[in-house]
Amino acid sequence: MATRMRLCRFATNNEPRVRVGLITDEDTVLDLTAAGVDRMQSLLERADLTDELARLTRAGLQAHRLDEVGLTTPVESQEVWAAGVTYLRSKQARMVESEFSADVYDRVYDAARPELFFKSLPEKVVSPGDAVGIRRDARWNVPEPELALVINASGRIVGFTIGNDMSSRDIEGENVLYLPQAKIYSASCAVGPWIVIGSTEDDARTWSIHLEIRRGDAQVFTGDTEVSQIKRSFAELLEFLFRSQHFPNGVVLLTGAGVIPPDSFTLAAGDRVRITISGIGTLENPVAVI
Ligand code: DO4
Ligand code: MG
Repeated sequence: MATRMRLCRFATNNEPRVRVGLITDEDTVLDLTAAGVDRMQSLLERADLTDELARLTRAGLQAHRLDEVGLTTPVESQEVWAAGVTYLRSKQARMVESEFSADVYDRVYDAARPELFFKSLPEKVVSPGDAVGIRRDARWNVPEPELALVINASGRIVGFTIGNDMSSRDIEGENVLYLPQAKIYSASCAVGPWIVIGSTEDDARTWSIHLEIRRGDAQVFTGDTEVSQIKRSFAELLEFLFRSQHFPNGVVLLTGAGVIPPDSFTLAAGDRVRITISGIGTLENPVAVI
């Protein structure tokens, strides 16, 4: 695997303005402001991104300890989209929750065209440590732990991060036309904690995804999957995402959920959702009713 560099957005107690940071393997955050980088987007568009980041690590920039800064979501100005029913487990779970439209999920799993849906405006994305939401009119709510592809405006995957596609399973299951209400509401999408640069799809397909949900001191759910279980190639997902569609600010694509708690489980306010992807890190958020 290539050198693992991580880009983040951060603030400190002394300086609350959000800045772009480069996290080195020593868990030090280099502040890129003095190098003229005040937005991530200009970096993500560079063809020589990994070389440029390697150069910046040697540029004598101001350093902070990672555990002393506050991280903001690395989604700066990109729309967030999501792929669905990319894992067999997702297809099975949707077919159980939805007697009305079970065959819709069965058919899309095998169809040439993937399910792709708009998930969030960038300004609505929840940062690490902030609360993700469960709808007050939903009875059955779950997190969806997903590998997220960071794609630049040219349609190239430039990094990987973690996404939580919060979902209301009772609303989704009642009628497939309610999917936007089940998936798109305030605080329904968390992304972070940073973007891993320099890994390939082959690297990502060796990673595992772990979901843990805690309630007070108790662990109320834990489950795992492997990125290799995603049925479609990333190139296939991107090819459809960019058909008749452009993303001038780039786009973040969540690649679907392969860990789904049992049908008896629903989130409660105060729960903590921890999603760990082995090649990336951990995204943790408390849960609140919205
Ligand atoms: O079709 C419903 C949503 C699917 C989804 O979000 C997933 O599989 O992760
Ligand atoms: Mg999902």
